[in-house]
Amino acid sequence: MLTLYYTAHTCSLATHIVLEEVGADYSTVRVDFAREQQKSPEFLKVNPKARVPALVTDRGILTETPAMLVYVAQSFPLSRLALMDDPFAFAQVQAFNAYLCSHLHVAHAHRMRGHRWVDADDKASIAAMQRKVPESVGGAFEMIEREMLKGPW
Ligand SMILES: N[C@@H](CCC(=O)N[C@@H](CS)C(=O)NCC(=O)O)C(=O)O
Repeated sequence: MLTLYYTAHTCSLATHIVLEEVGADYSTVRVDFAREQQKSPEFLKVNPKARVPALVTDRGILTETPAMLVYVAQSFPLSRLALMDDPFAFAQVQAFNAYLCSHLHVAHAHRMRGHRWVDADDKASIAAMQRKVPESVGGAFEMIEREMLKGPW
C-alpha cells in the first residue's frame, strides 16, 4: 500500500497522475500550505525537506518527483511506462522530467519563493526575481513545446 502526501495545485499532481495511470492501490494525505503544514514537526518526519510530494512505500519514504515516477512505473511493469527495454527512450523521459524538476520548477519558484535564494527583507532582489519569471518560465515552456514534445504521449 502506498501513501501520497500531496498539496493541490502543486507538482505532487505528477505522482498522483502516475499512481492513477498504473492502477495502484494508494491513499492520500493532504498537506495544507495555507496552514504551513509542510513545516510542521509531523510532516518533517515524512519529508525533512518540507516539500510535497512524498510517497510512503513498504520499504521507506521516497521524495523527488522523478524518483517517484520511475519507482511507480517500474513497480507496475504492465503499465509499460518505464520503457525498461529501450534505454534511449527511457533516458529521454528522464531528461524531460529532470528538466522540469531542476530547471523549470526552480525558475517558477522565483515567483513565490524568492526568499529561498535571497533575504526575504531584500525586496528589490525578490521583485527582480519575480520580474524575470515570465521570461524564464515562458522560455522553458517554449523550448519544451518546440524540442521535447514528440509523443505518442
Ligand atoms: N524537487 C522536488 C520539488 C518539490 C517542491 O518544491 N514542491 C513544492 C510544491 S510544487 C513544495 O512542496 N513547496 C513547499 C514550500 O515551498 O513551502 C520534486 O521534484 O519533487
